[in-house]
Amino acid sequence: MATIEFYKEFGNLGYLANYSNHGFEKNGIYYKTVEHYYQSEKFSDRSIKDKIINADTPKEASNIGRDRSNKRIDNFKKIKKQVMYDGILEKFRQNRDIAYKLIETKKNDIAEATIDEYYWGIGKDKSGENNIGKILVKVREEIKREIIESILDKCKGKEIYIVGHNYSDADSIFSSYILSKVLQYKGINAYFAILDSYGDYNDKEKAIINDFLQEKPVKISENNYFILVDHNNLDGLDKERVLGAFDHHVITGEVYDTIEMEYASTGLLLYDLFKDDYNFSEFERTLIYLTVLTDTDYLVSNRYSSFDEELVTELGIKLDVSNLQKKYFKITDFSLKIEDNLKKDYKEYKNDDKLIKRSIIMSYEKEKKLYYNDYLEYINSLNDNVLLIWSCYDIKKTYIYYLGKEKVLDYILTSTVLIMKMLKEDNIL
Ligand SMILES: [Mn+2]
Repeated sequence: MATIEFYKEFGNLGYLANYSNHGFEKNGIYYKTVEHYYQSEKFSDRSIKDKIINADTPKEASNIGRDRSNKRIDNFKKIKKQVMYDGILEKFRQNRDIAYKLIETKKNDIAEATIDEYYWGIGKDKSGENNIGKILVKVREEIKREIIESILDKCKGKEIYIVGHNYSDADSIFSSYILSKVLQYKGINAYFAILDSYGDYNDKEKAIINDFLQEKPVKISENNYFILVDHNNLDGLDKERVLGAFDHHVITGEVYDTIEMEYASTGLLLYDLFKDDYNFSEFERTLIYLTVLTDTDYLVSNRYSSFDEELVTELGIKLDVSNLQKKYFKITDFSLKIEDNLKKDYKEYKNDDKLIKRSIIMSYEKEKKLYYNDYLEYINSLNDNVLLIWSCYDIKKTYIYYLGKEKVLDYILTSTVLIMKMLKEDNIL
């Protein structure tokens, strides 16, 4: 894993800094920043403490705290790391929005890249002790543990139904199964479930779900308690009844106790979260492997990172990926007329006030270029905003076409949301 280096309280990573504007309460006192807390803990003299706590800015708090004419408590040197940890932990405990962000750093190391700080930071030559970075990693693990514990606590004495997203795919269904087993092991009355209002399984992945799972999810309705997997939006469910979520998509914040990290699949995320306290059976590891396969278009999409690959290796499951892909992965039916394929697979997306019809061609062979070219001709003859995506698996390329402009990627990307974001950045959309 890489190291995330942050510098000062500005920008994307600014939330990691002690000067960041995230206050918290501790022992009945409100501290505007970690810096206010840390500096004030150096003293026992009430008036100096108050001066620091009331300082307008963290810089001001720091100036008072560093003033050597103020007498520090005797053992501060010995306890300063603990003081720092306590402050940073409270900051993230009491500001869930940045706790989510911290969790999203997965297992990366964190370092404060200040050039003149060798104790808390890494210093100019990066040889510093980096104690702040180490504390942030420790806090991240603690916060993660506390969120999971909070979910488990709320589950006690209730029947808990684990549900994936609407039109559940293999990741949703298998992750629901996996998590129900882990929770049962932890003494919770958990069920592998699907909401009856959620529609049927995803067509594309129905076969793999039916072939690999003997047990089917129980169908339930809204008046139960839930844990969400593979999504973290309430979708009309009562907030009070959704006790937690585990997901690998973007965080919505709709479910307070959510663990969200970018893994190849939710199944793989669950494996990594619980592998130290739950012994996954070979069957369960096989299901987890299958969630990775289906969510990464059989390991070719850019969603599959080297980080995921390491975990997948750890699963120790040997399956013939290309045969599974041939069997379960539905490519475009090229015997159909173009207009029928367009009708069949297009989905509507909103871009500002424009409606975009997205259509996807998926093929193994690059010879389908002819079909793609005909497709382009056809959509150009329409009076619609059609976004065409062709994912060509044998050469691992994605062709994207929108209103006369084409973009080619050297990898497979089928997420329309990500593609639209990309086109916006390129001013194509
Ligand atoms: Mn998924």
